[in-house]
Amino acid sequence: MRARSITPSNICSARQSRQKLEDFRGYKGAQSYPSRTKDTDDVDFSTGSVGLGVAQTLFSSLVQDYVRAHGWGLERPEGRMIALVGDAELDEGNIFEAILEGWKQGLRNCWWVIDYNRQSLDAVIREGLWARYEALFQAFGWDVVILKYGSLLNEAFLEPGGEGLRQWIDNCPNQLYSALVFQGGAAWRRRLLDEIGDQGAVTRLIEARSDEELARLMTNLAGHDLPSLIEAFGKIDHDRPICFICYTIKGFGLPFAGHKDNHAGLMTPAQVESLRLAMNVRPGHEWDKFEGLSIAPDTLQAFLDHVPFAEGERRHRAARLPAPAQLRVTIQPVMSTQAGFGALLNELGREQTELADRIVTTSPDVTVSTNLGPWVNRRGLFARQKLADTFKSERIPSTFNWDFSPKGQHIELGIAEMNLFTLLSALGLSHAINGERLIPIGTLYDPFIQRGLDALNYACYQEARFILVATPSGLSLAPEGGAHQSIATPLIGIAQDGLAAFEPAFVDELAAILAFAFDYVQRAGESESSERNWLRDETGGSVYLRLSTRPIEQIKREMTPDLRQAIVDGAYWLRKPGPNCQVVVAYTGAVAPEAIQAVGLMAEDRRDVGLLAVTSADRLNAGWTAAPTRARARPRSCALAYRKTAG
Ligand SMILES: Cc1ncc(C[n+]2csc(CCOP(=O)(O)OP(=O)(O)O)c2C)c(N)n1
Ligand SMILES: [Mg+2]
Repeated sequence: MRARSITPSNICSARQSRQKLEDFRGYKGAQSYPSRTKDTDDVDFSTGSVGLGVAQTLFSSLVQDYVRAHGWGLERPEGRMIALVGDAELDEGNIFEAILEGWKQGLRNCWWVIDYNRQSLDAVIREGLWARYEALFQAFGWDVVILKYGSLLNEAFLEPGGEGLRQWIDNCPNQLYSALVFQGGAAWRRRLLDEIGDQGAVTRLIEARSDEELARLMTNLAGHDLPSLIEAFGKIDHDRPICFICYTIKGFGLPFAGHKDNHAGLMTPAQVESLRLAMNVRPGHEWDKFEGLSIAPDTLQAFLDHVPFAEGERRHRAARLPAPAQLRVTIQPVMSTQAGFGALLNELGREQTELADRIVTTSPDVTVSTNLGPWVNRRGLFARQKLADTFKSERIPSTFNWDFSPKGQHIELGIAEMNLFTLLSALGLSHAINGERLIPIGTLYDPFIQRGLDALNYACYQEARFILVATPSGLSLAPEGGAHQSIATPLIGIAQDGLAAFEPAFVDELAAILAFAFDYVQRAGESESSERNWLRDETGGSVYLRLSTRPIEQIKREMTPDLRQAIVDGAYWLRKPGPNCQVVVAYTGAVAPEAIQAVGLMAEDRRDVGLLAVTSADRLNAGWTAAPTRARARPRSCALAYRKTAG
């Protein structure tokens, strides 16, 4: 759903306070872009970075289909995901990636209502853009409905001379139309009389109106005309995706309407004063709920109390699924974390548990190469319609069973990583949107996180919960060449809020982290606040695992509760330093053998060398940085003790 217009329309919602509106765009005030985490009035999806909220509605429709196809949430009516989209917003590439994916997945129950004001931030858009959109959306199976004229204009077209006026509007360039909107009634009159005045019917049609009436007529586009919109929306009797192209005017009703520089336009005090007068708002009553309206407040309130938005809690809840303390996996003597991930999911796929049934995996065309194959073989691919694997029916040997069905638990995506993250965002909000919890696991090659970074940030910003398995990463990708090197991603893991990043070296560490992740992604701040917990441990979040294809010798050891805790906290001593320690080697991930070897070499001539295994630089850093804050808030000894253990 789109940006700024939603906030004002929520003014009447009981969940929006006057204080927040007065603090609009300020600290703790209503957000300039609606936010499902920061605003109280409740939007389903945040917006902000343009293009993302739009695509989110598409993927959310797919998630609704997934949930219902699995037999969940059928007691609720099927919903429709609707986005209000800016016409310039459609320039964002992620939207086109989403449309293509939507077509592949049989998208339905999704409406995009385009605010076709023909203006972006800087300029007036290209002529005839609507025709490109129409062709584009139709090509991907969408219906397109064009809403151009409001009821006043439609009536005027029926008058003698009306057809001439319609043709003039249809041929009028966007820039000129915008300029005339800005200039107002007298300018419309001059221009129209100059260009189509005929001393006959057309002239009479124009002259029969005052300047003000003429301006109202010429700006009566369908997007501003409620009866036209209601009629168009009411006519839809199917679930095909629809793109409504609604003609509008940017800044409608304001003194800078139509002006190409109006994006961040602010009115002068004199202009605000005339707007106040025009809207019948009494001085000092600017914030009154129904100020200036002619309908009785009781009638309006009674209406508002019964709009769906006001009826009760809109945000659904879903119970937490029991997450096992320990996961089963057979660890080979030499193994990579990626192979370990495949083995762990294979075991989960074998189990008949609620958790396993709620896991949904997805991957942008790297399912097999990220070791999801065995899981998919067990749980199948998702599609609303069954589709058999022809290779299997033709008895051609293949390691992978590629059968699609409504019960499948893997959603196979095309390569676009933006789509992966937007889908994870939609899957990871299913508990709130559909009231049905899913545990999404997305896999991709680690360097390509950067390709979808804005969508990943967006997903975290709106508190979607998912597990991201990025593999291969780092050194083990070197044979693929420079473009595949994932150099900056550890910093992304540390920097991204709402995402706990891990880089285990050994498969037993990975098993402990994954078990923790199944619980962590379901937390919502209800656990006891304790000195051991960093803030994020109480609220939970998403999880990012940076894995590797490098097989390394595994350590045979017992997974004690302390070790498990230290792994999850971010680090543990593989070799504890003594009191005279001169050197500590700290490593993370698949370079463990080199670190172990280096410590062995150093130990030949130094007695006291420590080896710190860092399983999560992100959480280690978070704990370390949180320590001073906690020290201020809580008894001094605890925080200091923590600092010492952390490293
Ligand atoms: C990814 C991204 N790039 C740029 C911006 C800055 N920006 C905000 S609104 C906007 C123009 C939007 O035009 P349109 O979608 O037509 O909406 P309108 O202002 O016409 O209502 C731009 C470039 C942004 N928010 N996100
Ligand atoms: Mg626009």
